[in-house]
Amino acid sequence: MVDADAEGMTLDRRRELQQRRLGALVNRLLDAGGVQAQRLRDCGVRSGAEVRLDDLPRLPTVRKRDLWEHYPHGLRAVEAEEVVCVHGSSGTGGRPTLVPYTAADLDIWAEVMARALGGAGATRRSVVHNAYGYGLFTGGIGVHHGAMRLGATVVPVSGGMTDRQLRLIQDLRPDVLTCTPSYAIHLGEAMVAAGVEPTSLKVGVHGAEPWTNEMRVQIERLLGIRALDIYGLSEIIGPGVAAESLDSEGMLNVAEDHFFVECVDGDGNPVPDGTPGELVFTTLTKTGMPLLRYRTGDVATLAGPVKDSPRTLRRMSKLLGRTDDMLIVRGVNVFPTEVEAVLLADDRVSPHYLIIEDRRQAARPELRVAVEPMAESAESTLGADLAVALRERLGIGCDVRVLKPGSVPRTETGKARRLVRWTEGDAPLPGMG
Ligand code: DLL
Repeated sequence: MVDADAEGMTLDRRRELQQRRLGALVNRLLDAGGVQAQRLRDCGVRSGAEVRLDDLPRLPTVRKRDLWEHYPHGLRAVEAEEVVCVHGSSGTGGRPTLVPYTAADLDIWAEVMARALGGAGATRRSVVHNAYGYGLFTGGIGVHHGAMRLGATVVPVSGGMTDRQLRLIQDLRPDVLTCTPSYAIHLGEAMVAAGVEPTSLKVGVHGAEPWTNEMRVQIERLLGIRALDIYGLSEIIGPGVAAESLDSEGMLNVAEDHFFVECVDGDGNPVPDGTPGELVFTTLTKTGMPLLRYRTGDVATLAGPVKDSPRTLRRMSKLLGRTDDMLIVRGVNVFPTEVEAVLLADDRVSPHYLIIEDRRQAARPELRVAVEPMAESAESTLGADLAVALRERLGIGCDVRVLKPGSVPRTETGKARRLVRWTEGDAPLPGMG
């Protein structure tokens, strides 16, 4: 553990710390004015001292819509001169989400990211090959802050230019790879194609886009590493809100001394541990854009710490999906991650696939799936076998097309796009009409 006190404190002490920080946060929000203060006042809250952690479920929430409506600076809670940088996500439909950070926020970010890397086995002797994109996106710079805080050597290679990445991996002998899971696959395939021998890499820290345990198996096999998950979102801080560690048994330790987590159902009511629900985060310590009860739209389950582990943080599962990417096909709810799990459980299937939600006929939506076979010689039964497996798992029929290797577009920078909606016009991918 990088910070044994923060990551390993007793549950009582942490609760007390969270309580104290929540009170200070509510005071900061009330002082800053604006939409969050107004909502708190509407709920009858006059001071942080009145608010207990147990009261959170009855307090107001904020959503992405609030950030858009108050774009660009509306939820900033400090004077402009306190802000030292801005990050965010480019968003869709020309509506980016921007997040102002104070110097204190960067300090928190570096700390939680250092813990995440430390949990993956990185030390100050590590070399971190950081292939997350640098820029407005929080992936590159977030990992960078954490690696520097840890005292490791960070190679800020960013995304793309895969040949150069392969050269740097051979020359600088990194032990830690940080990039999206889809880019890890791409790098691994490029290594195989270039005949590069197994490398110095030991562990990968992958996130920013959905991926399943089946994808994890593929990454581990291709790169000969242990592949761990890392979660975060710009609204809360960026990567490092939660991260899997070597000993967290497949779940992600939530940095809950800084980011208090709740899990709620569609009506906003708390769900018990182990039940899927939407994650709601409260930034207990942030100052630039503190958020009380931010509804992430991300669906996961929560759990307590691993029994008898020195780490006492609550854990979240890998993301199961998003409330807004749940496909409802003929009345059946399907998360794209379930489709991925079925596809990649078949070792004839390559990790490049595309799910197409065909809504050209609104009354009769279809799920179409484009896959590529691992080997050049496509087996004739593959498509039919996958259709059977998908029907068994999802309960609906899907149109599976096995395309030639290389047909599904690869993502060298940014997040992979694995789900498209088809409402009119040409097929989103040739061969899918
Ligand atoms: O993606 C922060 C990040 C960077 C996380 C690098 C991990 C590694 P945004 O661009 O604001 O921030 O996108 C946040 O991405 O709400 C999730 O829906 C999704 N996401 C992030 N991490 C994961 C993950 C960064 N490990 C949105 N698994 C979040 C699945 C993830 N989805």
